[in-house]
Amino acid sequence: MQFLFRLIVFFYVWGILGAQGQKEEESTEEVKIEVVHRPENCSKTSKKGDLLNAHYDGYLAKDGSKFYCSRTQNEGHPKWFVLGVGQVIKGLDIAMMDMCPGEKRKVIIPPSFAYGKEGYAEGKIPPDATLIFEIELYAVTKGPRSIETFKQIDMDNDRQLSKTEINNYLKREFEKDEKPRDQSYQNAVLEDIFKKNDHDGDGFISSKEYNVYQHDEL
Ligand SMILES: [Ca+2]
Ligand SMILES: [Ca+2]
Repeated sequence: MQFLFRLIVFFYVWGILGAQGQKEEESTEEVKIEVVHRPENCSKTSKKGDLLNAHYDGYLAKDGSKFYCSRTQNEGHPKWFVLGVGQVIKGLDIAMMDMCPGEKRKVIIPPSFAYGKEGYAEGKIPPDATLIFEIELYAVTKGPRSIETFKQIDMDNDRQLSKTEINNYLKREFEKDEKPRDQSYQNAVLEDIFKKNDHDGDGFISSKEYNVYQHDEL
């Protein structure tokens, strides 16, 4: 089951590149982090580009009301996301760095690192709201765009990914999954990957085009 999640996240991440580049807001405010529980054995900690699995509850600081609970969503499964790339609000990207599996944190996030002046009506977050999150981290794994994955795909080792290489990689990944996919589905995924990632249109995904997290040297 974990593999399926990773595959979903992998494609999701291939797809979101266009959505990146959030505006940086000037601010003197800070994200406050309180470590509630740190496991004794903490050899591996989270860093930008890692794939995290966590539960978190969100509260409004002004009255303590709960506006979000990951336990009541997605049939109670912990949430998977890539750290440090804007898949969650900026404050959480900051607050979840250097965390180890099993660690619990309580963090206070000022509005400039959350939903700002606009708020977020759908989640019942008013303008200029300071948020409190209680986070429990379950797993830290290598992100879908790790250097290891790049090397795995780049069969001829020329530091760029051709359509054939990615096609072969997709084929191998799909074979690991239980559900068979037909060739037209795979072709559509391949086309989509190139459309969104081959920025200079030369028919290859270079290490630079691939390594959007810049957390590893390729
Ligand atoms: Ca290659
Ligand atoms: Ca290219």
